[in-house]
Amino acid sequence: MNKWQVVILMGSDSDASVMQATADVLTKFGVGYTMTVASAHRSPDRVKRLIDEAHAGGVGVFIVGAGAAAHLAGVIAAHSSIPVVGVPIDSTALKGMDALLATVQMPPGVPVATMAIGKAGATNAAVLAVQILATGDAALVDKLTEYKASLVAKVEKAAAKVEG
Ligand code: RP5
Repeated sequence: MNKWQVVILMGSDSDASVMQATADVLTKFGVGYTMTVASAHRSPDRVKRLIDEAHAGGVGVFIVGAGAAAHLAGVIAAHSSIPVVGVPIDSTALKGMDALLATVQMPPGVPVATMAIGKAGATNAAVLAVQILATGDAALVDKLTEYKASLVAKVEKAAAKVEG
């Protein structure tokens, strides 16, 4: 059994409040993760070391949040065949559009599964990671079914409230 199934990386500690949403969802699903900071531009050697450690540990998915000229997810995808899920962070005057385009516009052959900007994306990154891991884990499939049912119940409750 791997110690961590998911590695959450972010470009700066200023991204942490957004990426906490990823950690919270993984915790709900009982998926083990580690979360840390590494910058593609400011600490490239640290990024490479963390990728090597993830390979050695048999990690299943990288979830990577970064803002501005967000190259972190792409660099990890360049060094690894483990699926990379990218979360563009709204940390500049361009409100995350810079990070979205930098994360999503990968060249053919090196995909990054790019989520929405900000907390919605951080949440979905975790759900997608669980879906990827569930391809080999029937217990996670059951948890995803429960999760989807909880979304349905939430909408029913909201509809009843609005209908009065
Ligand atoms: C990116 O630059 C980080 O991911 C962060 O979103 C942004 C700003 O970083 P700080 O200057 O706050 O460390 O690399």
